[in-house]
Amino acid sequence: EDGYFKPQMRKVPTGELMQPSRKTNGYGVQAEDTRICVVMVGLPARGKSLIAQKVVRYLGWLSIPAKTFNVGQYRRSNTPTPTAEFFDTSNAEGERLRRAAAEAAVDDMIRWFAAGSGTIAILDATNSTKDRRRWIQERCDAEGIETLFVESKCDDEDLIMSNILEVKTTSPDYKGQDPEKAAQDFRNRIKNYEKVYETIDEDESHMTYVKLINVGKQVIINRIQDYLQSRVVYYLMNLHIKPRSIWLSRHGESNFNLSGQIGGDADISDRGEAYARRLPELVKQSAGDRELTTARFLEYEKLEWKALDELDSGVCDGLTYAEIAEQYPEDFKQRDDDKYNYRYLGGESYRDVVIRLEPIIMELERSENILIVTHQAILRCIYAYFMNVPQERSPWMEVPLHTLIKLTPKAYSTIEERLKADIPAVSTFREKGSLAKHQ
Ligand code: ADP
Ligand code: FDP
Ligand code: F6P
Repeated sequence: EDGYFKPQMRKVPTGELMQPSRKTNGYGVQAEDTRICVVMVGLPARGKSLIAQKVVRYLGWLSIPAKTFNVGQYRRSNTPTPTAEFFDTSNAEGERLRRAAAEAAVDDMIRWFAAGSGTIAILDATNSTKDRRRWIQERCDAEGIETLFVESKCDDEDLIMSNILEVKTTSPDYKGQDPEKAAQDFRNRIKNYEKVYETIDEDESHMTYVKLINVGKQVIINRIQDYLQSRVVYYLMNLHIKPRSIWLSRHGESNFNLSGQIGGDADISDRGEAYARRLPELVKQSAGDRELTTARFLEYEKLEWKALDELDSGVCDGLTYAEIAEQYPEDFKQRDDDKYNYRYLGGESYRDVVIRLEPIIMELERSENILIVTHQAILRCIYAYFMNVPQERSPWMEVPLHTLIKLTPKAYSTIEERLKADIPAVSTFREKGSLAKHQ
């Protein structure tokens, strides 16, 4: 009622289905009726859309309903392929159409909040003048929506140019146009924005904002008001754009895998041992020249993270799926009906695992090249974060043994490659409704 987060008081009996409610967010704390509009600020090609998209994916992974409202998309419905002159503020018609696009986006955002399911909206536009920001602030205030302004400032000309070439020349704004001409026009567009751009300064010290300067080299934070805002800011502080890959692998086949038992802390089989020996070679094979050159002098540092322990299967630890179906038929069915939310008696659900993995995700955002060797359910959750896999599907994904997965984040997508070691292993995959007799 007072807008602060409270510990979740509802007790969830172990083994019972935990129904996801609108107010239950991924941290196990209540968001009450918090509604936040994250207002992006900055000249074009400063990574605003990329940041918006990542925040939405991160929050979605944590079950916090979030959505981006991109003013550029609204503008495209009245002006699909503008030239740089459209963005000159002395162009009255351009000004009118841009204002209309911004209003349509804010109206939709307010409707989305009013429909009741939204917690965080991201208003993705340049929002480059104080006047525009004041207007957004007023509209949000009138609706009881908090505002968090996120400004991305960057004066590295080479980076801006490579951003333009990476994402802007292929924008629908330049459909069918020569990329070089498109890049030139986009630079002129930026020049028009520069004429009127006002950075967030002391005039706006009453506002809640974060300024990310030169991709997080410096971060200025002002008047952060609550827990959820601080989580978003902390996430933003951990982002970097250096090229890198994340390699994922399950441990080598274990004796429990062979006998079809779940959980446990079994030794690896002879074939699992062979995979462990093979893994460095596989990583090398899948690494590009640049990664190999960069890594050639490194002694790889190895870290053990408790948070990467397998999903705790509680009273079912050490049983086969067939034994679970026999001894706990109700539970077995409940898990099939809602695998993401089902919590083992005395153990965990996938939802629980995601919460304990959050610090790992933060660490992965900060890190450069990294290989993670862990268990099936944990890899599904990490993979789901990077590949934006919905909760209904993520617990059912196939993540086979003796297979190396390489994920390479790009501007708006993540490239996936899989490399199979030539060492046989059982399948531990169980389809919905089956008893999974492992071959
Ligand atoms: P905008 O929405 O600001 O026009 P985009 O998100 O479309 O820009 O630009 C994406 C590009 O910006 C990517 O190439 C990405 O590597 C780069 N980028 C991401 N974050 C930042 C940042 N904080 N500063 C500058 N460039 C960034
Ligand atoms: P985007 O790159 O996201 O497409 O290029 C700037 C731009 O965004 C235009 O497409 C869009 O019309 C405009 O920003 C929206 O922001 P403003 O209303 O703040 O100009
Ligand atoms: O069988 C291997 C294993 O890692 C078990 O330890 C674990 O309980 C299981 O996979 C997780 O997969 P699922 O959620 O599909 O049962």
